Amino acid sequence: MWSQLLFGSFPMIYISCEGSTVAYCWIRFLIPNANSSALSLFTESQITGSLRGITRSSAGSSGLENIRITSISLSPADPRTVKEPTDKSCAFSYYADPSGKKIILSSPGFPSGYPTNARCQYLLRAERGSVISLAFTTFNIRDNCQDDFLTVFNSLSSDRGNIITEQCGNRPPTNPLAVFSSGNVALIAFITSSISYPGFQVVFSQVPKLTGCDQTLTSDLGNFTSPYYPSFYPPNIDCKWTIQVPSHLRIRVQFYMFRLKEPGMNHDTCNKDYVEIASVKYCGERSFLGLISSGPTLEVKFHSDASFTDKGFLAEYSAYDPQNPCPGQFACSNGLCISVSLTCDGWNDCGDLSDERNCVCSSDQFHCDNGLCKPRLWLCDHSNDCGDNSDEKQCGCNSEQWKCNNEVCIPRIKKCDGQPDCADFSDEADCANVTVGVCTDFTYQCKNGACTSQVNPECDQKRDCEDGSDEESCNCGVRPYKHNRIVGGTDADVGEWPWQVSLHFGRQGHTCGASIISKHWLVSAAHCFQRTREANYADARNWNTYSGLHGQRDMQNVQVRGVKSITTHPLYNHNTFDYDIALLELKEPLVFSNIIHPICLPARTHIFPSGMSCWVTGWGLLGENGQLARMLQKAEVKIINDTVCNSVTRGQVTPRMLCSGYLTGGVDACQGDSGGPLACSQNGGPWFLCGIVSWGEGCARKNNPGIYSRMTELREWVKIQTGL
Ligand code: 4AZ
Repeated sequence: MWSQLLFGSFPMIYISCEGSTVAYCWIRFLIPNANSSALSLFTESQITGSLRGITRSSAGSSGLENIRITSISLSPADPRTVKEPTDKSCAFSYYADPSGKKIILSSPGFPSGYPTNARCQYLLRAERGSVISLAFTTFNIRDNCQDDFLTVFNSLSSDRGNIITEQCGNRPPTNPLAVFSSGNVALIAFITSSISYPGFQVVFSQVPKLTGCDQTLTSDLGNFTSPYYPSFYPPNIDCKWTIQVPSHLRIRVQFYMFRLKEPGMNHDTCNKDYVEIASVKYCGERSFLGLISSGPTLEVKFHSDASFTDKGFLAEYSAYDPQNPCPGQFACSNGLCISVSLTCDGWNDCGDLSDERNCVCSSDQFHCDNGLCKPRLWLCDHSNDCGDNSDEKQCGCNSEQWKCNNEVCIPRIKKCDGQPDCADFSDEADCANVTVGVCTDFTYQCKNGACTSQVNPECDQKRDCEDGSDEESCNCGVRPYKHNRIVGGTDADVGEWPWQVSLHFGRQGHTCGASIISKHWLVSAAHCFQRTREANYADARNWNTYSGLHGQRDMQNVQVRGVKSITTHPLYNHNTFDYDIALLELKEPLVFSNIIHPICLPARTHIFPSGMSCWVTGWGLLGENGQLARMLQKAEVKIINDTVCNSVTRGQVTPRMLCSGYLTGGVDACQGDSGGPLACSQNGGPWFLCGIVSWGEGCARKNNPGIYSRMTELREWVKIQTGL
């Protein structure tokens, strides 16, 4: 119903309301001769003030006779999510089944594809005393939240102050979206642009409103979570957990999942949703959060405000004896217990650096200005290991000089002067003025032959070559599925590494890894395909490739392809593992999917700086004497500086190899991971194949990092063989 009201002395306004305790009103302002002086009156206080006046004075003539208005609030809305009540296109309204039965809703045209440029609304209502549960079974909309998105509101109006969540993209079944309202109404707004995707399907039901979430926990060990975890917690809720243990004990709390994120918010000050422990508020996303109590009781509070909710948290607590907090282990200040051998080794194993404080540096360690000890090998490796950069100062160049990435000093004024002075061109890298045209061994060459000094210009969504060739062939290195970062753990998520392939040899099963670089081609390691006395690994007919695989025994959506040909590098040396690369041509092409997608090949000149974090994946041995993994494993490893790499391998590393891992050991690839990818992504850009798992002295041993084939050096050969 639209009512016509007079607003102040000038514009006409039309008002349409619905709802019982809370009325949601749409107000349309009709300003005959809009001019800036009239528009300046449209402030929140002006409008609320005028509305109060109107509803009081014109109630008799406007149909609002029986309405008593106690408070009015206004909030801005994204115009795309606003729909006039008279607009019935793509507008739906549903009541939840009072018995709690589930109703399945879906986007128009699901799953064949939703309409383009649509503005859909689903008004959802439930009985008073209930809340609305929305569990998305499919969520596959275009991954561009600017133009294609779905918003769930904790209200029947689409005002930004009541957003529960706003999402886009394609979510894997392992990361479903499930949200709850805090009252008995909700609204889904679904906005699309010019490209159609399958859309969404959601189970809509009502559940009784939580009457309270406070809990007293008295056992010595237990878990607690945000309400409805792992679904999103509801808006407008406060919970308190009181943990009580015997008076001689203390409490240790560890959060294994912690996501209280709000788009566009600075999470330094937690003034929206937060967890509060001992008067300290925590919010945002944390990879590790551990705390200890000062007494036998600990209160953990949780608060969510009216807008934007998230997955929340999963916490475990345990009682411990403060006299002996970590029997046989080192007690970190945050309550973690770690092996004593991990203290004072240069690595932040506790997460709060407490295992690296008060150390006496050993002779093979360097003393940082901030008191930390770091391995001497890390000095001058371009990575700020100390945290205060003291390990990268005084690295041979004086203050008037600049140090090239290859350790040579050049006069500082020569940095970014448009002329390469360092042999590795590093002085002309990362400069504001990109030089176009000069070709050297270190510049990226465009298809038309011109060169750009821009570092890593491929697929960075910026046109660096005049002919745009740096942005061609960029349907690679992205994950079609949207993933939440999974804290801890080493099992990969489904579709997290969609270029990873498992190579099965005969009846032996998984033998090596590989990476998808196109529908027809995989790249792997030459040493996987050497004929031995027992078996002919060189014969393509003995191999099968499994793409889209997660668990070795789960063949759902997996594409199995035979191998047409295996090409190992002609210079592969089985004594030194030099040129350890092979190309596999598939008998039938792959069909790319949410879980099968190629990785980008880096240009010959692509720079993967030392210290960079990359990921190695595979089903290899879970330890030197362990078993093959069933689930695809992932490990974060760091690129190690070549000088350090050569020194720890006593010169066994050729220009076709690179080191990655940790000199302290503990994380590494192992047998069975060979041929698999070392994948790196910078600043959220696409993933590039930096290396191929090749060899190493054992697995995860101290001072024995993993050795990988260096893709940049082998790039030309791949191009010659495959045309890619
Ligand atoms: C192997 O035997 C192997 N620690 C692969 C990688 C590493 C060691 C051995 C790296 O295939």
